[in-house]
Amino acid sequence: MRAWLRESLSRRSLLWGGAAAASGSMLGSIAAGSRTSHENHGDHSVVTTDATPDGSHSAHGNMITVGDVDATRNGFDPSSLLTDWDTGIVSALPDGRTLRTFEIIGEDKEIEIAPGILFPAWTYNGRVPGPSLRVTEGDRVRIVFHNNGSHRHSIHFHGIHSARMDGIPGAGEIGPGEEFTYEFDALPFGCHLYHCHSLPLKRHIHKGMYGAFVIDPDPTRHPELAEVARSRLLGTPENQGWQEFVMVMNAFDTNFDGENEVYAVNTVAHHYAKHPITVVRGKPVRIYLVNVVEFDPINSLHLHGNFFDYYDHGTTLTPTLRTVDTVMQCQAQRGIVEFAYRDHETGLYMFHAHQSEFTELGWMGMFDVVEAAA
Ligand SMILES: [Cu+2]
Repeated sequence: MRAWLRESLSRRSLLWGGAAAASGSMLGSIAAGSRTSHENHGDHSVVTTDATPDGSHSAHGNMITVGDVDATRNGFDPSSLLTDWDTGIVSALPDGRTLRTFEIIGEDKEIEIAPGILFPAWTYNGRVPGPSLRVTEGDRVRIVFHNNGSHRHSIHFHGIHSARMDGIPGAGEIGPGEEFTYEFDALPFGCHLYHCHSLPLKRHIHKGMYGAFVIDPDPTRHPELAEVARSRLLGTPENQGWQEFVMVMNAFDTNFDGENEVYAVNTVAHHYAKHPITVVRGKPVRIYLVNVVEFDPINSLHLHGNFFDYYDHGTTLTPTLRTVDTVMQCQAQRGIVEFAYRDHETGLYMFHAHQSEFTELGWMGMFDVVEAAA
């Protein structure tokens, strides 16, 4: 982009310019009920908007995208991504331990990240973020990785494993058409992640090759806090008393200038603002929060009308921060957020990055707090 133009445009404008370039067509409007003007700067199209509230999804902030992405074409819906854990194919090892086997396919795929904005992603299993892998502390984990993409890729897990299983060039990085099997014991328990570690790293990460990797604590290994551990162990009665969601904070550089134009949780800008996450009043909420945003050093989560406890990296059974309403994460940092709407009125409660620019460019959502069904 020409320097004079770049200086004259905010990143918001770049978003819509990038959208036009990516989709090959001008966006008709940004906000319902808004006045939209189109300007042409040489070969770059810019859309500006004087937004007005439309009274529906915009009651808490009208500066959001309008319309919806095509979840069917994408092959994934952020509302489903919140809870669609992949626990693998379970079998028993000769020593009686649990073996969980996962199959992950790397592939190129164009995905829609905001209405009308297509992004040429590199994916695990055709989705961004990749599958949310969930295992139990001490399990043997086996991941069979097929690279059907157009570039070399790997899967680098944050966890404890041997150098051979590290998923870096020379140790589990494979070319197109190749296959590699990663294997290790699931340690330590916590809220982790995995991502491609091919070079250039920032390109491979920001193209979409990442996902959550949660290791539930084994209650028998933590007798002093067994009840807390059981509440984290997927499928236990204690765990079913919680509302758990996985949120991967990500962003997209749609014009490949080394800066992001779209921010989100679970890929689609403003998805949870348009499709609020239902939360039952009084039932505790646990969020597995992972930050994979490239190019911007710090991201954050801020919760409205409430405070939460936080477990940095999820590797402890007692909170590392108590009674906070904002937490920041650098890239690859993650943690567990726990709270409840106990004495609150029902209604829509916002959550968002407290980097206001990120919020306006997609990283904002709503919890819809409802009464439990009678
Ligand atoms: Cu890669």
